[in-house]
Amino acid sequence: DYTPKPEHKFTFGLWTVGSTGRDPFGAPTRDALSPVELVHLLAEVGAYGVNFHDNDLVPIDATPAERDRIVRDFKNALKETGLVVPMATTNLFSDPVFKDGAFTSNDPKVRAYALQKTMQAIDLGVELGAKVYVFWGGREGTESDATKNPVDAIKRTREALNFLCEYVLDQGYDLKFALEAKPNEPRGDIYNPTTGHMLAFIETLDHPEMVGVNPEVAHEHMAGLNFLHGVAQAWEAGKLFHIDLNDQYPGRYDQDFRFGSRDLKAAFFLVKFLEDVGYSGSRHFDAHAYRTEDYEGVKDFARGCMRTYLILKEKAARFNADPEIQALLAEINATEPSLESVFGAYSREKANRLKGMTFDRVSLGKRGLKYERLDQLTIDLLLGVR
Ligand code: GLT
Ligand code: MN
Ligand code: MN
Ligand code: MN
Repeated sequence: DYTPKPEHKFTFGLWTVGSTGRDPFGAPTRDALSPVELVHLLAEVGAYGVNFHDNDLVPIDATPAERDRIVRDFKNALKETGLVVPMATTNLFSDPVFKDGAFTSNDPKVRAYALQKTMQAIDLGVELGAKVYVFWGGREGTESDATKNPVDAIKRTREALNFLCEYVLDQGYDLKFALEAKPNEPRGDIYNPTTGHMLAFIETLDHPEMVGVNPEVAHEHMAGLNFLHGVAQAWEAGKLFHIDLNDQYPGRYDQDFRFGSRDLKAAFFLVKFLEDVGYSGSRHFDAHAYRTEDYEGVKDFARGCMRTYLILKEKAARFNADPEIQALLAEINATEPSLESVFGAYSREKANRLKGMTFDRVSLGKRGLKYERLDQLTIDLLLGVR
């Protein structure tokens, strides 16, 4: 039974199920739903939580009275449905003021406004219960490097994040930041384009312990990278604070397809990884329904994301319990007791011993590793004949 439950921590953004199907070439194909209606839609399909950008909830030009009414209605919808808000973020990309970036804009007035807007959005997110705050710098980039100094851009980003970390500490908020990379779109090139860049950048901040990453399947696939490897590196560094699940063909526009709808094998190894290591954060679907759909199709889309995750989770358990697969894995990872003493920390004695050893390079190079069999067993399992 693949019914989503709260313990699965499936979340969606208001902007995901709320997408109206607009694209750069075409008008919306669905009427917009209100945040309250979207919360009810998510509750109907069985989601655990809902995330939002400040302006998904409160329009950028709302009066304080309108803001209070909207937040009150939204809180009531959360209470009625039991949905929670694990994550929030700032829209620093839609309004024309951010056409040349927010934290990296060349204009100090825009940079100051971006800080102000983010502090207010953090206040809103915390008020609604968010524990993770995402930064996706969609406009932080260039079309031409004539226009912006890339070193200044990095320094400005660092200064902004340091400032905002201090703001969170000063307010006493229980909130962590998660930085989301994307190589391009909407800008020609975006700074810190991959999760790996973000991980390196985080270590240069004043409070690296408060800051992790929010890797997105589609964004790493756009860059032609292996998503799982980026996620694993983030996890191993203690930096996997959040994750954006969706799917994407490499070399295309930002597709944000239903999770698992394109590269099932990659999705399988990702789910297997998250479940095996015990990742305890949200499984957030940052994806949207095809433009061809009405809201029944949007529900099909949302249910599909969660269903595929749960099917793959079950497949991962079968992989872990499959005697033939496990026997092959044991063989592949067999240890060599006679060599154990040369590994680990360096010593001069070990180095000398290693230098004196002989290895049968030719026969080692000839050995078949049975990876074809192992991979086909995986494929059989995924295709349901195993
Ligand atoms: C936007 C973007 C996503 C980000 C969202 C958070 S907004 O939809 O394409 O990848 O995660 O800002
Ligand atoms: Mn995307
Ligand atoms: Mn997106
Ligand atoms: Mn995303």
